[in-house]
Amino acid sequence: MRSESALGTQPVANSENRMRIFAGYGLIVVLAAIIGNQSLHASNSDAEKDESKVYQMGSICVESPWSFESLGKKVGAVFLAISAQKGFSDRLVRAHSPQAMRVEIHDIVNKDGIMMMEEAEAERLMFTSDSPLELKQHGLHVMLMGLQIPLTPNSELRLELEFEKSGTIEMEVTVRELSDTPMQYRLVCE
Ligand SMILES: [Cu+2]
Repeated sequence: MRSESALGTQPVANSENRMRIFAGYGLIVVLAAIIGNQSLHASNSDAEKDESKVYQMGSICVESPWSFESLGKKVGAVFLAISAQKGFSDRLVRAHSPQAMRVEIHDIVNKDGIMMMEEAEAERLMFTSDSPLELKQHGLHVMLMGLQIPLTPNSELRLELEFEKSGTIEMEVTVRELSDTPMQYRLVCE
């Protein structure tokens, strides 16, 4: 399959719904370079940036979608937060980008002590006003595979999120430097 070969990793297909698990060396590379970034610290200029933005449609809000620069790789991960107005609930169904061949919503699971990525189960993607949905490092994320061009700081990445009730929201993902700190979210939708 194209996405695995692009990653240079081996799929571990021990169940049907776990089509895209990246194991071994490839997994470590992916997690270190894209999903998690703990060994790197904030740059001095980081505090001065205000990249927060909110995409609101009807009763839901998507807050500050962002990604790390992809350093020439064809894969990337997008993080963001989704909240709902009081009394409203919805579910993230799927994601799409015109700039990536394949986009999936992934979860990170612990399989026998090894952290792996797999497609997130539907109930993990539900949210309410009391229980917002946060896609963040070491957890749920939007996985971009087969990127047409590498993500570089200040480049533009178009992303669409499709929700069960609310329909599709288009947004622009902010690409951050590897040395930047994760975005902070308010997690409220007014
Ligand atoms: Cu992933």
